[in-house]
Amino acid sequence: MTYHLHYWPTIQGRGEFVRLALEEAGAAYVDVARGGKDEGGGERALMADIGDHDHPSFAPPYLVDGKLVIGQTANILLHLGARHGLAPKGEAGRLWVNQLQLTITDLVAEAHDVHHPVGMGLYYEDQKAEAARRAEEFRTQRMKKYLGWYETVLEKAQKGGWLTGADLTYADLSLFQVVEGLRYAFPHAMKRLEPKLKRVVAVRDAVAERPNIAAYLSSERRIPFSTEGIFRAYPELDPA
Ligand SMILES: N[C@@H](CCC(=O)N[C@@H](CS)C(=O)NCC(=O)O)C(=O)O
Repeated sequence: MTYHLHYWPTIQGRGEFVRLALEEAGAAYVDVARGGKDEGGGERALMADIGDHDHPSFAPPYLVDGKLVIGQTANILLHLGARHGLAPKGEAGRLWVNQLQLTITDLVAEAHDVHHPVGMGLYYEDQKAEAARRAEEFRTQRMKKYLGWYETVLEKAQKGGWLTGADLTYADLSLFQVVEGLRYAFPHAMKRLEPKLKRVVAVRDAVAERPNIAAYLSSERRIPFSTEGIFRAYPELDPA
């Protein structure tokens, strides 16, 4: 069965958390909006098609798996985790990994709101003063609180080095993406924080070394970070 991932074609964004899980699993998938227009590709088709389902998604990403149409990044990962051994089988473990992922959802929303603190529909240039205030709090308090929490989770998990201990889950892949995104957007803040995040950085490094992920990262399928995505590098928001 080939999955169909529907997401914006030119950014990593939230779709990247799904792409990483699909790539790690070696799953067959089509990144639909990145295909040609004759195959339903392009941004226009993405938004035109999103409501064409009994369970329409509010916003991309969404994943089509046969008759299933699944929206919300964490929900898609819940599905893929169970299908591809990227989550524990038992209920307590599945809920825990979902919790780890939902906390990444919160972090991602806050990272986005740094450059759009007033409104999604406004340009960054129209909310720069508010963004500077928001960025200061995000850099000095929120990044530390979120990443410090994952560090504590890793410390408690002990053996194995992954968030749940011995086995890699989709939440580890997502933590990799968060570290990469924050390094891109807030390199100075991350340099200050990383000495206290040894376990988080070790997860980032271990994910990057996984054969399927390493192949993906060096392929053209991996879209570069940019100031169009969720993690944006605006030097004025990350002073040295
Ligand atoms: N909570 C959702 C958020 C989805 C979301 O905000 N998608 C963005 C792109 S990353 C979007 O296209 N939003 C359009 C909108 O909210 O109108 C998730 O985690 O998947």
